[in-house]
Amino acid sequence: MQDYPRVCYEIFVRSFSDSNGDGIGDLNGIINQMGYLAGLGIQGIWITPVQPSPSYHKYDVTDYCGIDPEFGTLDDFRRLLSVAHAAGIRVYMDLVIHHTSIRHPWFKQAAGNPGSSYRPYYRWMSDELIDAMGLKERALTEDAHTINPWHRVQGDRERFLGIFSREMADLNFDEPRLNDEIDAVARFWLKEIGVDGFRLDAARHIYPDWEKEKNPVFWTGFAQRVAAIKPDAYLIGEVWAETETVAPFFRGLNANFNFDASFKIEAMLISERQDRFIPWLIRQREVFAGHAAGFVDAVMLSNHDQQRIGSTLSGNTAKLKLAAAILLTLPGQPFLYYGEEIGMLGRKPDPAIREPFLWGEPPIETTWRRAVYSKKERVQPLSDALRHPASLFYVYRALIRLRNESVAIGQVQFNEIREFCPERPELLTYIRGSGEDACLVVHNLTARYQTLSLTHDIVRYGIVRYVTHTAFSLKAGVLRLGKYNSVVLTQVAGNIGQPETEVSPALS
Ligand SMILES: [Ca+2]
Repeated sequence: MQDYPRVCYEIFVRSFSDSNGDGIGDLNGIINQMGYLAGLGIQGIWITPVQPSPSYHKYDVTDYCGIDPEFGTLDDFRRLLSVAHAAGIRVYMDLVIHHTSIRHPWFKQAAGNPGSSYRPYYRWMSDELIDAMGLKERALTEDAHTINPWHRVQGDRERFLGIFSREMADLNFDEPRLNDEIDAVARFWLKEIGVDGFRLDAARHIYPDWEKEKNPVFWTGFAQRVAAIKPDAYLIGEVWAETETVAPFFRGLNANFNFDASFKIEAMLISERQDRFIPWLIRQREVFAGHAAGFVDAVMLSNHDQQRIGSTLSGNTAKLKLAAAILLTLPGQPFLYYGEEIGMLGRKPDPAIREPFLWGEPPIETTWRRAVYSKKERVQPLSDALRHPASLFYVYRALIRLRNESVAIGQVQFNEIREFCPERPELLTYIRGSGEDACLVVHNLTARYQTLSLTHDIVRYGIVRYVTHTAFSLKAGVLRLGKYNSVVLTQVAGNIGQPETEVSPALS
């Protein structure tokens, strides 16, 4: 079994940490916070694109083998890798190969020039053919909102495809030379520079909607070529789609983000009912396992394309602690979105879900954008959170520590989960792992006290491994759990009667 990071963290580079006082987050800023991340227990980071790009988010690359000067240099990036590795943190970089910026040299040479050798790198079509194939409009997907994806270049008889925007031209992977170029890019970052893997942007869209069955096949081939370059390279797909569409991507990719689960978790937190979430999760995992036994389920509460969980839960800290406890005790590999650990807020449009991390220390805080949601009047900055033992930050830290230490909770692959007491919609209850290591996890999804009798199969679970807050007791086999509280119990060894446990918040 591979030794994968147990908890990962997504860094939106521009907003994370500034090192040189220009107000823009940068690579040296990330290096400066490596101690913070290691202290939080993070073992892997996904950094959003750092290659040269005209946009603030840099998801439209103009040079695949460079670093945008706003963020630093290749030497800074090399240093970031060595500092991260010394801290036990693996680095996954965003690889955006579905499209380039229209300012990429390839596109500049291809546009308006049907004879260019770069013409086949992109998808061009005449109006007549677009009409004949019925491709003028596309069905919207969760991640791409352009109805008319065919864009005109002045002086060109054909239009180019760009499903995300006119600024982003979709690449054509039917062109063998483009595949060679991208393989060289992967080799450069993995072999020459030394990144540990890639987060693959828009992985479901490499081939267009009318050839979508080619996408998982493409990634299987890509993964084989990457394995030849670096056998332990890690590949995580962004396949923003329903379970059945995601599953075949596991044939090539180590991991895929679980969008469906994130929506289910949100719905459960809002409705305060579990709605048979665990059986649904188990069925979903069976679908994944049908394609790759060793799949890694990358679970999250939100990411840089989604409303922040803080805003979804109206900034309710007690509920945000519950969200953290659910995420970090489920199977798979949790990804935190930067700032979730301090309860940052944010609703669309996109820049407002990517606001400056609130360090509470002006020199390192980014200022490229004035916060609308995550202001210090509404969100406790990290510097304050560190002084308050009951803060959301310490709940995250305790849960990540639990995940890093517990065999049952922390398994990234092949992990077990069993539902318990399905008849109680207000409690989310499950057993993780098996044998002596097994843990019983109970979440109170409601604002009212809930009790649960630990009888029969769960009578032995008498040792508190984690509890979010002190509104909790376990006496004479009866568990009482206060508002939005979560508890993780392990088993008492030997022949026991009814276990008794004193109240003890595990927030060290
Ligand atoms: Ca900077």
